[in-house]
Formats: sequence, structure tokens, C-alpha cells
Amino acid sequence: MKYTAAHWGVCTIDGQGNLHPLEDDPEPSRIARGWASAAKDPRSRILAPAVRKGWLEGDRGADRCDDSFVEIGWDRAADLVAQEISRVRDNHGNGAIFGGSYGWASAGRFHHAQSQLKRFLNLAGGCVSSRDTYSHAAAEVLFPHMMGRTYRQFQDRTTGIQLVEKHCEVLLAVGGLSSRTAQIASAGTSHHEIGGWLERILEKGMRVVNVSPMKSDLKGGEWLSIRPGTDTAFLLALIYEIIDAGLENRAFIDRYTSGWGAFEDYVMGRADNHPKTAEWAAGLCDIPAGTIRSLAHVLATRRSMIAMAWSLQRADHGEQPLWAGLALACAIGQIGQPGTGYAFGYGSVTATGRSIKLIPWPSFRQGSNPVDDFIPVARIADMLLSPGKPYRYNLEDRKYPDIKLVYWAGGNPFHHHQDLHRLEEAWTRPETVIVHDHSWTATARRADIVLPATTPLERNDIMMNRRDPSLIYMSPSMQPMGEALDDFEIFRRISSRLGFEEQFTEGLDVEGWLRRLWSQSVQIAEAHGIMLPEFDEFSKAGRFEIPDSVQHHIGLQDYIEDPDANPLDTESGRLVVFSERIDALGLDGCPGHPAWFEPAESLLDAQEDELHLLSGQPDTRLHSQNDRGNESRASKIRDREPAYMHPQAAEKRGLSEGDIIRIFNERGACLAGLKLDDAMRVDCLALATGAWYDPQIVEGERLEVHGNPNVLTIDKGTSDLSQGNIAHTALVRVEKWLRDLPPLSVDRPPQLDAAGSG
Ligand SMILES: Nc1nc2c(c(=O)[nH]1)N[C@H]1C(S)=C(S)[C@@H](COP(=O)(O)OP(=O)(O)OC[C@H]3O[C@@H](n4cnc5c(=O)[nH]c(N)nc54)[C@H](O)[C@@H]3O)O[C@H]1N2
Ligand SMILES: Nc1nc2c(c(=O)[nH]1)N[C@H]1C(S)=C(S)[C@@H](COP(=O)(O)OP(=O)(O)OC[C@H]3O[C@@H](n4cnc5c(=O)[nH]c(N)nc54)[C@H](O)[C@@H]3O)O[C@H]1N2
Ligand SMILES: [Mo]
Repeated sequence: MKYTAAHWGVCTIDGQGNLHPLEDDPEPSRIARGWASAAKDPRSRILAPAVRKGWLEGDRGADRCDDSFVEIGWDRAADLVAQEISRVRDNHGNGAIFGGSYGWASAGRFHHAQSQLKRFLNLAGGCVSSRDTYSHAAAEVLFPHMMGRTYRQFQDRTTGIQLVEKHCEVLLAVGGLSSRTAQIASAGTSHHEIGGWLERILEKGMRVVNVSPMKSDLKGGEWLSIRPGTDTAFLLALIYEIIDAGLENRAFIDRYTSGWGAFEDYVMGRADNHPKTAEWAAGLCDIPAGTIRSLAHVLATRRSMIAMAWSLQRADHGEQPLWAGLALACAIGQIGQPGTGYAFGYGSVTATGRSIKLIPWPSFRQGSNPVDDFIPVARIADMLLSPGKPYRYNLEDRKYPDIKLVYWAGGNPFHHHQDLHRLEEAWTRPETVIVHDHSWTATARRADIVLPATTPLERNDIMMNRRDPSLIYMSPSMQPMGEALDDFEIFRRISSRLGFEEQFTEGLDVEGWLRRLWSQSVQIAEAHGIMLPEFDEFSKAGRFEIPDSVQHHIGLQDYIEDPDANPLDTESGRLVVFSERIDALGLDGCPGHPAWFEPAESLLDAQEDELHLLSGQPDTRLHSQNDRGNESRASKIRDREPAYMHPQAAEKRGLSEGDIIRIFNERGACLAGLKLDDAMRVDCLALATGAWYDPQIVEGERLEVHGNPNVLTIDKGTSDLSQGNIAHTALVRVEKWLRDLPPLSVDRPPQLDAAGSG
């Protein structure tokens, strides 16, 4: 059998090269339905290496948006890239090359674009890198301080959803828990289980509380329609009411936490004369005080799980709801027991809370980076705009480097970054931008040298995810389009010009690397008592199921069982509710304990006609991937991304379903197609991320015509602690678009001339 795999799932490939969902996947992702059409679309695929005309003419990036390209052959393209890297290295050093290249790329173990790029740049002398992710930077920085676990360690051993099903009585899902986002697992998934699990726990009568501005963030259960950005107030009030009723678990607090006293003084208002009562929070979070109080009692007296969605911390002061959630779980005192306690990201991706034996599968070695400089991932525009400027990050004082060359493979910053007009300005600063992608993304359109990569449907690879029980041999379903090459082959050609081909390839071709990865896997599996088949047998069968792969995890269990023998790797060895280390630095936006802050923009401080923008993940695609495929396109309204509003909010503005609307604020404006949803807050507007960025000048105004919310979002760090993005914090206004509808420009390639004509 032939298979392929993506972050959204595994497919079988039939004799005609068509993709089909895995038969034993209970809930195959709809994203896969748009995959083949996106991969085969000649109008969105990059078919040949291309160079931006303005750059060839020496503009050094001034016109990096919206320019035309000259198609050149691979030889000239590889020469140019090698020359540029040498030039920048010689003139400015490797510290002037930015290779952070954030992005999800594709799921295969070998053709992972970032790993390929980093291995290549490390051999070229290194580059400035980036730390953390757009997904959960605040958690990545905060978790080690708060619980002595890296984010990854905690996620790997998050209490299993099956244990929740068995033992939990009340599931508090802050930020929802949705099978929409559970379509995805980074590095691939052979099955999708969250939808079925939700049905089962609801059927059995578990009390499930969805705390979210959108009812659809959890199918079923009770809905508490919270005002966005106010979860910390809600959580602090739950803690206040538990303490006020004398229901806090003192034994747990005394044994397992540090700094509780200072935090409790803050919550009870002993420190600032502002007790964080249910009445106090009700005014902020828009959930009735009686509801908060009775929920506090229920949580403290029943077997309860505090589950936080990732979205909460992609917001201004995003550290605070995570930390307050942990403090709440400490007050309840059920951490470390089966099915209760604290979790982060059930449903944000499908594999969080999966009961699985964790096997550390090998990956393509990146080598080490001789340059130790980095930026927090979401500070890219700040870096490009302000070289040398000081900033704070994770208890350090740092300075932005001066970048001359940007190299990106497997990510789309003109999808993922906030305030894209600001990024557009920052993007003119480097001298050279090099991008590999398979499609004419907004980032590829804003590069100087664009190299066409293959998609996973055009190559062999292996899916091995430590949180999945299936190993998949990925086979191609089609021939490479145009002149596309694998990222590996592209880097091989460039590294041969730079004199380190042998180190880059280690003398192996793709099959040689797959065989090597497999033989490493065989050894690792053996150490875990598992016998893997030979490579040829595996590649022929296409799939190997790990036997006895089920293993239940309970978050922080070892610590709770024996805190003296297994202290946490925190400043106190315990769960930190007040951090002396963080407090001592007086950081902007992150004091020593969880605390309420009003966000940079919020409905608490809004004009009557403003709405809160929710720009979460799209149902029909993975970020900007497959946006040009048929599944995503079928969801659009007159080619524009759908935006959701409450019928009352629409009526007030004279809008009806199907209208084209203009969504705007001081940072930008975009068009979208209106859809109505009476199960969302009346003061919110939901516009998913991922419509290909298409800014145009329409009657003198800069207008994004496709529906990309990142022209509206704010480019600011969560706080000086983690500097994560704050995508979920923004206000917008909406009006009906009455003028002619400008056609898209991203539905076709940029202007391309053959070499010689330009
Ligand atoms: N407003 C707002 N913005 C957000 C978010 C939000 O919630 N709201 N979420 C943020 C989050 S959590 C994330 S993770 C980011 C996601 O941001 P990204 O990860 O940058 O988004 P993708 O569209 O997945 O980009 C992956 C790119 O890799 C390319 N690619 C795929 N396979 C290959 C390959 O084999 N080789 C090469 N060279 N390229 C390949 C794809 O074509 C695509 O352009 O967005 C962030 N942005
Ligand atoms: N289909 C699909 N699934 C995906 C992805 C994709 O692109 N497509 N991307 C994957 C990636 S990279 C990531 S990081 C995860 C992200 O997973 P999440 O962060 O969990 O997903 P989001 O869609 O950003 O947000 C979930 C919900 O949070 C709610 N929300 C927003 N602001 C607030 C708030 O202030 N308070 C509360 N209580 N709720 C709020 C919104 O209603 C939103 O629907 O999704 C993954 N799953
Ligand atoms: Mo993400």
C-alpha cells in the first residue's frame, strides 16, 4: 500500500495517484481534501527559480513588495545564492544572516525544510536564529520558571484524555476545546480522536464548561461567553471565591507550592485593597458573579481539570492566564492525580493528552550553530527595523542584530506575523531575501531569490511522530511540478558551490538518508523493546503500527508522589506561584505572580462601534497552506475569507449574510465575506488566519482584499518575559463594502519574464 502524510493526517494513494483518508482514522481532517488541488495548481506553484527584477537592478530591497520576477535556470540561481552568502559573510559576518525561518513546513522527517536550512546555514558558518514559536511562546518561557518543565516535557506528559474521561467530573475548558484545531498534529497524525472523545464525555454526563467568546469552540457542554482578554480576572476570582469559602487545599499549597502567601495577599486584596471577588471579575469578564462563585465551589469540591487552550497566551500579557490557571489548580490541589489538575492544549492539536509510549525517533541532524545570537521569534519586525536596539527577554537584556540577508524555507512570515504592513516596511531593510517554497506565497512574492521546492506529494519520506503509534513510509503521488527540487537537493547544489557539499550530504542521497534514519530508528526502537522491520519491508508495506503503544501519562505525577526525591527544576524546587527571580527584575508586563492587566486593546476600553477581533486557526487549511486548494476556496464568499459576526451586530451595521465587508482599524483594512453566527459574542468578529495576503491600493487606500486578519493585529510582545505574539488582542470596526470588488491578485503568479528579456 502507498501512503503519504501531513500535519493534518495520513492518506493512502491509489493507482491513479488520488489521495484517500485512512480507513481507520475515526475523524479524518477536511484539510486533506484541499491538499491535492493546491499541490497541482499551476497558478499557485512556483515552477522555476526566479529572481526579483528590482533586486537584479540593484534596488537592495526598496521595492520588495509587489515586483516582477525573471525566471533563471537552476545553475544561475544556485550561483547567485552562493555568491550572496559569501558576500554577506565576508562583509558583515555570519551574525548578519537571519535563518530563524519559522514555520510549519511539512511533516516528513527528512524533507523538513527548517532542518535542511539550518544544517546548511550551520555549515556555512551559522546564522542568527529564533527562539520559541508563534503557537505558544509565553508557555515556552514561563513553564520552566513556573513548573520546572520545558513546554515540551510538560506537553509530552500531559494527563491523558482517557484518564480525564475516566476520572474527571468537571472539565473547565478555558479558550474552548475544539475538533477544528484538533485536526492537526505537528509531525503528522494517523488518527483524530478529540471529536469522539468529546462526544463520549458529554454523553456520560461530565460537566464540561466552555469558557470562550465562541460557543462553537466546544461542541456541547455549558458555554460561558467570556469577554476576550479577561480570562486572568475570571481565574483569579475563582481562586478568591475558593479561598473565601475556605475550600482551598491547604495541604497541597503548603507542600507543593512556593510564594503562595504573596499571591494570596494580592488575590484577597490585602496587598492592593482590591479583592479579586466574583463581583470584581464579573465587571471585567462579563460572566455573572453568581456563576463564577458557584463554579468555584464545584471545581474545589469535585474532581476537576483546568484545561487551557493555547490561544489564551497569544494575547497581551499571555503569561498571566496560564499562570493563574496553574494557581487555580494548586488551590484545588488535584494536580498529579489521574484525570484532574492542569493541562495546556487539549484540542489545540490532536495529540495533546494522547496515551502513548514516547519514543525519541531520530531526526535529520542540523549540527550546531557557530553564531549564538537569536531573537524571540515574533520580534522579527522589531529586529529588522531597529538593529542595535535593546530589549528584554526571559530575564536577559539583549540587543537586536543588524541583518543583511534573510533566508526562509518552510514558513510564511507574511502569513504568520502580526501587523503585516509594519512587517512590509521592515522587510525592505535587509539587502537580500532568499525563499524556498513550493507556492507563490506572500513571502515568496517578497523575496529576491525564489527557489521552487517540491511538496510532500512529490517525494519519499518517513512520518515518525513520538506522539503517534503509526510509522508511515511516504510515497509520491505525482511527479515534481515544473523545475521544483527537494530542499535537500537545492542545498546540495548551493553547498557544492560553497565548498561543503560532502559535509552537507555525508555522501548520501535521499534514499541513503531515509535508510540511515530508519536504521537509527531500528536501534532506538530496540532499546524500547520494539522490533521494527527492515527498511525494504517497511517501505513496501508503507505503514508500521507500534505494538503495545499505549502508555498513560499524568502531568507532574513524579513530583506529586515524592516532592523531596523529585523536586522541580524551579527556583524553589516547587510549583512557583510567586517568583522572586521574575519579581526582582521589575519586568514590564510580568510581575512575580499571576496578576490582572488590562490588554493593550480591549472591549473594556472600546468605542461603541468597535468589535474584538478573534483571528484563530482556519477550519479548512493549515495556516496559509492549501488556501488555494478547493476545500478552502469553497468556503469563501466571492473569493473572500468568511468573517463571522452575531446577527445583532450585523443588523446594527446594516449588514446581511453574504455581504462583502471592510474590516478596519488604525493599522490596516481588509475585505471579507460576512457569515452570521448567533452562538458567538455580539461584540466579537471572527476572521480565521491564512487567506493569502493580498494588499492593493484601491482608490488611494491600502486595502488587503482577500481577508487576512494580520493587517489588523498588533505587533507587540506579550511582555518583557517571553515576547510572544499577541495575535488575539485587537479591536476593529466593520462597514459594508459598497464599491466594486477588486479582483484578487494572489490567484495567479507574479509577473514572470523569461531570462534574457529582463
Ligand atoms: N492573527 C493570527 N496570526 C497567527 C496566528 C493566530 O492565531 N492569529 N497563529 C500563529 C501560529 S500559532 C502559527 S504556528 C503561525 C503559522 O505560520 P506558518 O507556519 O509560517 O504558516 P504556514 O502557512 O504553515 O507556512 C508554512 C510554509 O511552508 C511551505 N512549505 C510546506 N512544505 C514545504 C517544503 O517541503 N519546503 C519548503 N521550502 N516549503 C514548504 C508552505 O507552502 C508554507 O508557505 O501563524 C501564526 N499567526
Ligand atoms: N484546522 C486547523 N487546526 C489547527 C491549525 C490550523 O491552521 N488549522 N493550526 C495549529 C496550530 S499551529 C496551533 S498553534 C493551534 C492553535 O490552537 P488554539 O490556540 O487553541 O486555536 P485558536 O483557533 O487560535 O483559538 C481557539 C479559540 O480561542 C478563543 N479565544 C480567543 N481569544 C480568547 C480569549 O481571550 N479568551 C478565551 N477564553 N478564548 C479566546 C477563540 O474563540 C478561538 O476560537 O491550532 C492548531 N490546529
Ligand atoms: Mo501554531
